[in-house]
Amino acid sequence: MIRRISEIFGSISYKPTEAPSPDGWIVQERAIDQCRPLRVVVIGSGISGIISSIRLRQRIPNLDLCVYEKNPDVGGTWLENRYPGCACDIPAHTYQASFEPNKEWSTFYAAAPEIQRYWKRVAEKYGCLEHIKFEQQVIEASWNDATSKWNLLVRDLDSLRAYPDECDMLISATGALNDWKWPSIPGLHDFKGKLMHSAKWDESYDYNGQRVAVIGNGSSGIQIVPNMLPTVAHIDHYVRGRTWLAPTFARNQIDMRGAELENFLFSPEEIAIFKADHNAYQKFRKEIELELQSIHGATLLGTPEQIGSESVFAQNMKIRLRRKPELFENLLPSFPPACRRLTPGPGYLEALADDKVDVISSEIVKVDSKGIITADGVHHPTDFLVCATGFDTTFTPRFPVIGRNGVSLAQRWAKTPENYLSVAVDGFPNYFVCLGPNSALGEGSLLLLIEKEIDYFTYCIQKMQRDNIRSMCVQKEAVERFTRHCDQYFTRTVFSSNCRSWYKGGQKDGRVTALWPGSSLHAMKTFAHPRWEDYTYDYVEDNANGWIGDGWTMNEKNKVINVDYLDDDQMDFPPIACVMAE
Ligand code: N01
Repeated sequence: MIRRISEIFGSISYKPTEAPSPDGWIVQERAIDQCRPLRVVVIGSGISGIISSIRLRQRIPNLDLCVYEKNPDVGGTWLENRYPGCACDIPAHTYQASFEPNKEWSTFYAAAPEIQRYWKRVAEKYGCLEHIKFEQQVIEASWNDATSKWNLLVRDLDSLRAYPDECDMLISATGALNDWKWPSIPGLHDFKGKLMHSAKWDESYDYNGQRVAVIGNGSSGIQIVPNMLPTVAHIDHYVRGRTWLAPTFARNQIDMRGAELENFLFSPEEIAIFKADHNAYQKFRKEIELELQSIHGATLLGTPEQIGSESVFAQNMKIRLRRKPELFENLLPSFPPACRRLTPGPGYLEALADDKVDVISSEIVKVDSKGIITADGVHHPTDFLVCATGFDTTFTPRFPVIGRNGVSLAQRWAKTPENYLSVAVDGFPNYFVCLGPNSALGEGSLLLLIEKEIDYFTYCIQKMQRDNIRSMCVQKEAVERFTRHCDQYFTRTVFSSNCRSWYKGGQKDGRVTALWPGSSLHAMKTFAHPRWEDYTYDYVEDNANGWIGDGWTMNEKNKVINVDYLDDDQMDFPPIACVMAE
C-alpha cells in the first residue's frame, strides 16, 4: 500500500540548508537508497559479454550499458571457430545458461554453429542486442584517477576511424582463448600449399582428396583429425607430446540409446518429451550435471579417484586403439590424466588407427615449400598444413590497458598474471575480468563459474551505488595472498605434473596460471560473498559518510510512502516454537 504525500499537502518543495560545522559538513544530499548513474562498458559479446549484459541490466538501476564487439555478430569463440568438427566437448545440456535451458539441443556434444545460434537467441530474448555495438574494437583503455573513469579509444572497423568514450566501470569479456598464434617453426611461411590455423579457418577452402598435415593434439587437433578424415587422401598427424583421452560423460545415457558417442543425436520424440515435461528434462539435465560436478577428486594427487582414473582411461584408450595397438604405447603419457586439458575426443583414437593416418612423433625441424621435415630426416610432402597449435595464453590484453600511475596491465603481468580471484588486479580500479587468469577449469562447469563471476561483478557495482563509491580497487596484499594460495594449492594437483600445457602458459613446469584453484562448486561459493575488506575505496566528493545520505529514502523524496513491508510475502516470519492458544 502506498500514499502520495502531495495528496495531503500539495507539492511544496523543501530546500535543505548547510549549518556551519567546524569539522566540515558531511551530510550528503542524497537518499540512502539513491543509485548514482553508472556507465559500464563490457568488451566482447561472447558468452561472458551476453551474460554480463543480462545480469547488469537486471540488477543495476540507473545503468548506461555499452558492449563493444569487434565481430559482426555475438557468440565469441563459437562464432569465430569454424574448423571441421568444431564442437563443445562438454555435453550441451551442461554448457548453457543455467536460467535458459535449451531442451532442443540436437546432439549430445553440440557443434559450434548450434551453440552460436543458441547464444544469439539468448541475446535477443533478453534484449542484449540493442546495447551491443558491432564491429567496434576497443584499442586502448586508460584509468583517470582525477575523474575515476576509464578513458577508452574505440575503432570503428568499417571506417577505421577511432573515437573516444569513457565509463565508470570496465568489464573485459574478451575470452581467454581468442588470440591465436602461429607456432614458431622455421620456414612455416615458406610453405607454398595452403596454410591455416585452426582458430582462423577458411571455410571456402576445399581440401577434399588432399594430403593434409595436422600439427597439434590439443582439443582442437583432436576434433579436426576425425572430422577431416572421411574426405581427405591422407593425414600426417604431428604429435609432439603424449596425451590422455577421456571416456565420455554420461555413458549410461549413450548406452541407453544404443548410440555411439560420435552420432549421439536426440530423437524428435525425446525432444518433444523434454519440451512437454519439464520434470523429465530436469531429471536428465541434472543427471549429466551431477557427473560433470563429481570428478574434482581426480585432480588431486594421490586420491583414490586420481589413481583409479589412470587404469580406467588406459583401458578405454586401448580398446579404442585396438586396430593399431602399437599406437597405445606411443601415446600413453607418463603424467597423470587432466594434467593437460582432457577431452573425450569422439572418433579421435579410432581415426588414428585408420590406414589413412600416420601419427608422427619425430619433432618438426622445419617446413619448406612442399612439406614438413622431421628430426629423423624424413621429408613429408603435404598439400594443406593445419596448425592446431593453440593461443597466446599470457592473459595480457591485445590493446594497452593502463591503470594507476601509468602502469599497463602488460607491465603488471610481465612476469606472471597475478590476480585476485581471477577477476581483479591491484592498480586497476573499477576493472573486472571475465575468464581472466586462474579462471579456467580442468573439470566441472565453466558456465557456472562464468555466471558466478558475473554475479560477483554485480554485487560490487551494487555496493558502489549503495555506498556512494567512485572507485574500488583490490589491495596488493590480497593479490599476493591469492597468488600464493594458488601456488600452494596446485602443488597438490595433477596440473603441476610434468606435462606441457597452456594451463602453465605452454610450459612443462612452472606456475599454473590458467586454472581456478578448486572445483566449480567451490568457485560458486567463493563468488557468492565478496570480501569487501580486500578492496580499498574512494568516495564521491571524498565523503566516506555519503552512503548514509540525508535522512530520506528515495520514495519519501519522491513523496511516496510505501508500507508494503507489512505484506506477508515481504515478512521474515521466524520459526514458531509452539502454537499459542487464542
Ligand atoms: O590448443 P592447445 P588447442 N610443434 O594449446 C602443439 C579450448 N578448446 O587449440 O602439447 C609441434 O591445447 C602442442 O604440442 P605440446 C580448450 O580449453 C575447447 O588445441 O605443446 N606441435 C599441442 O599439442 C583447449 O584446451 C574446445 O607438445 C606444436 C597443440 O599444438 C584450448 O581451447 C575445443 C607446436 C596445441 O594445443 C586450446 O586448444 C577446442 C610446435 N611448434 C579447443 N606448437 C571445446 O570443445 C604447438 N604445438 C570446448
